[in-house]
Amino acid sequence: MDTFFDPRQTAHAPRQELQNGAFVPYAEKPERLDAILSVLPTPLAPTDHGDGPLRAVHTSAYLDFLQSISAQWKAEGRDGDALPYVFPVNAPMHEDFDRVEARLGRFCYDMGTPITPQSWESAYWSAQTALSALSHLSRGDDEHVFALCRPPGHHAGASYCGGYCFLNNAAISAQAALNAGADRVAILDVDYHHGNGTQDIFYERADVLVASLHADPRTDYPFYWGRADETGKARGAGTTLNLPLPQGTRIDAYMAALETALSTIEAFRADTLIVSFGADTYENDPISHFKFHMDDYSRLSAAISRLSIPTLIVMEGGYAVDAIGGIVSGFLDGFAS
Ligand code: OKP
Ligand code: ZN
Repeated sequence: MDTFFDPRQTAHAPRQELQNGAFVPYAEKPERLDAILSVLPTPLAPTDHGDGPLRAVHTSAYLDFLQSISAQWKAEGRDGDALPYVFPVNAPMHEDFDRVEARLGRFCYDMGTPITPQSWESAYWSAQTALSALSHLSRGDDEHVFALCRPPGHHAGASYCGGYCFLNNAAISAQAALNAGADRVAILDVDYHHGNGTQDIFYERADVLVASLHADPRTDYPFYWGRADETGKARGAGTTLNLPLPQGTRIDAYMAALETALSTIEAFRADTLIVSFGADTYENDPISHFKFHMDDYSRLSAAISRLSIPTLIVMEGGYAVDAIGGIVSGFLDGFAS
């Protein structure tokens, strides 16, 4: 399977993140990419699809924010990476704020996603990596392609960043596939965390099915999204499927839930499948609590591959740097079998 990747994706490297009132080292570090690249054949370079596909998903005020906030932070004399501290909970929802604090609180939903001078460039090329992999898929040579995205995307909404995510690579690709002529796209999210941004972007849409297996938000980040009773709204009623699972979940219970997601995707008759793949279901992931073993990942992908839908695999999370290479290559190998 071909992999797409651009070295500019490594430039974004926040020093630390705020968690439970203390700064800790940033888990979503560039070394994740080095570890994955070291086990894969040389990747293909993305081509620049421009900002049109980004604008089809994200608001212009938010894209302007991502491109300018780090310089504004510096211009106002702040040190280190840009981080919000006040949030507009239950406040009127405007996008036209000028103050650096107001912009950060409006467009970030957590304090765990610092913005550096390089964040925009890395997020931009992460999205271009996904778009280029999608173009490769639509040329029809292969039924599967891997976009080695970083930063990840599934927590980013139309106008917010959070959970290490800035641009929603899976959502941008899904919208691009529709714009290129697909009638229906399914997104299957198998990261440990619920992909709240992806769900939010397509919540009222009938042409995109979002199916997600994740740790129960009653115990895990992102806490406010991902319960089973969130099933979509308006024309999108019934096109969101959440399968929350308890901490400690192992592959057998996971595969049972996966069958539910796969039959829902099959019934939806998607033209294209986008898999948001997180390696953070692994037993030794430093921030997660499922119990997957290294050789479980090819089982997972073999089951997904039985759908026989052209599939774009988009990298999301996974923080056990010493294991992530084996996890990703195991997952990709299962598609071939
Ligand atoms: C992103 B993805 C860890 C605190 C948790 C948020 C987790 C975001 C996960 N220091 N911070 O879905 O893997
Ligand atoms: Zn995750």
